[in-house]
Amino acid sequence: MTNAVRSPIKLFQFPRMFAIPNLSPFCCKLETWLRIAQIPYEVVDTPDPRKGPKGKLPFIEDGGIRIADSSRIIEHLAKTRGVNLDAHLDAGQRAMALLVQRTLEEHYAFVLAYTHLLRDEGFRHTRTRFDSVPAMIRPLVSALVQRQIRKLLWTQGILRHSDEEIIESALRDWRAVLAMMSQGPFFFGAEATGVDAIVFGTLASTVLTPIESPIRDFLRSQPGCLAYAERMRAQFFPEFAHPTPQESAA
Ligand SMILES: N[C@@H](CCC(=O)N[C@@H](CS)C(=O)NCC(=O)O)C(=O)O
Repeated sequence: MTNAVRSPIKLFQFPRMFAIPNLSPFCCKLETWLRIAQIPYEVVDTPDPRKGPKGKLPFIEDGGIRIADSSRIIEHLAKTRGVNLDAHLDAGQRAMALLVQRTLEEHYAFVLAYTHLLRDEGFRHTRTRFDSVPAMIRPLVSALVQRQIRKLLWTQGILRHSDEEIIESALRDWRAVLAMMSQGPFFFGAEATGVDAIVFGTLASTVLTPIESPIRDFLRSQPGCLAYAERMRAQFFPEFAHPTPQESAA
């Protein structure tokens, strides 16, 4: 079947915040991959991750079947739609892409949860995601969610470090990732590949939102880094490229 006769994929993800595709690095990654691959989809705003087959977002519904996990979804779509964004990469570049993915998704994503959902500078902005919860129980729900995140990050390990140590570990992640990045326009040069979706997935919520942190300051000071994020947004999400002051802060 071609894309023309398939019904569009349903993409279940957190409601958007700020002038980026999604604050969640995994939701942002998947939607970016879909845009690079030019696969049509419909967004279904889903504030509650427990609705998904694995209790996390994003997930998709494709031909009545629900699939969870951004990487598994990408594998499924690559196979069923015959798309391979990484076809021209050599073995070394594919290995590099996997190491970047592991650095950003298995370490930096936890730091993002810390800076955006626990740290005051982040929570001040992200608490608005509870605005749809009835006012009576809003403080309770928001405290409960924060407690769950604290528990997750304690078990994972990063919360056993000081703020300074957590930030330093994230700067190390980014120094390594930026050292591998080409001069552009994309991670491996002329064409956008799967790793661009992953890098933009985490970079967008770090540098294109008003959430302040030393990581944001560091990345915005690195030559080409902010320009890369803005270029990815302008090319694949032109609807967010010129945010109004309200959208930038929302
Ligand atoms: N490996 C998964 C990770 C997805 C994930 O961790 N999603 C987070 C949001 S960034 C989530 O749904 N968290 C809710 C929870 O764990 O309750 C993927 O690639 O999709």
